[in-house]
Amino acid sequence: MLELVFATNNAHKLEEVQAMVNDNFVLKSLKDIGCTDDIPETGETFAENAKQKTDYLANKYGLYCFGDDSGLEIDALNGEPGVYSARYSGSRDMEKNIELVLSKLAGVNERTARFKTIISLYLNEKQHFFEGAIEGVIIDELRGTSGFGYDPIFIPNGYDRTFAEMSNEQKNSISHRSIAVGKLADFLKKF
Ligand code: ITT
Repeated sequence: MLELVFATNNAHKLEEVQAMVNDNFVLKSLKDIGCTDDIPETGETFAENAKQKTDYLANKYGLYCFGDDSGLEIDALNGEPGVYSARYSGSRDMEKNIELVLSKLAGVNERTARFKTIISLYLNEKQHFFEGAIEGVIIDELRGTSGFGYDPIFIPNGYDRTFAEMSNEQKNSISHRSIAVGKLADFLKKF
């Protein structure tokens, strides 16, 4: 069994990823290793932000680790909220962030969007990246209560329910994060 630190403070993400790599790896959170630092996320791309997380842990603790940066890209908003997904409205309050997205999209017919995840892995002094994306549309109301973030307003293509109306298992089987984590897990299996 291999111990890896997942550079996240988001308990939902840790749960989602732990479920996907379950038997092979023990994932530790930032809290588990006693890291309460506010790791900088100042990049202009998901990849830059993901790498900032693993660079930080590798430099400070010398640990093998991975970190992801994810977000929602809405075509009619030129890819926003993108790297600003967590704080689009200026706060981490998701009600406000969703409200801002819906107000910007009021009356807009083009509703296409995608969730994207980039994972940065630091292992054996080497840097690797894994990517996942899922295409869908933004609806004009909130539906469902499971998941987190923008899940209540995102319907993946080929489905008629939002991510927040799906069980965790169903979301995990198709999500951007699961695609990226699947690539990470495949890589680690060969390790
Ligand atoms: P960490 O940086 O601590 O990992 P975070 O919540 O900031 O946690 P990300 O940077 O990966 O997570 O994602 C930024 C935001 O993008 C996140 O807060 C959500 O609002 C949104 N997001 C990412 N993945 C999502 C998903 O699966 N469903 C809904 N929203 C998601």
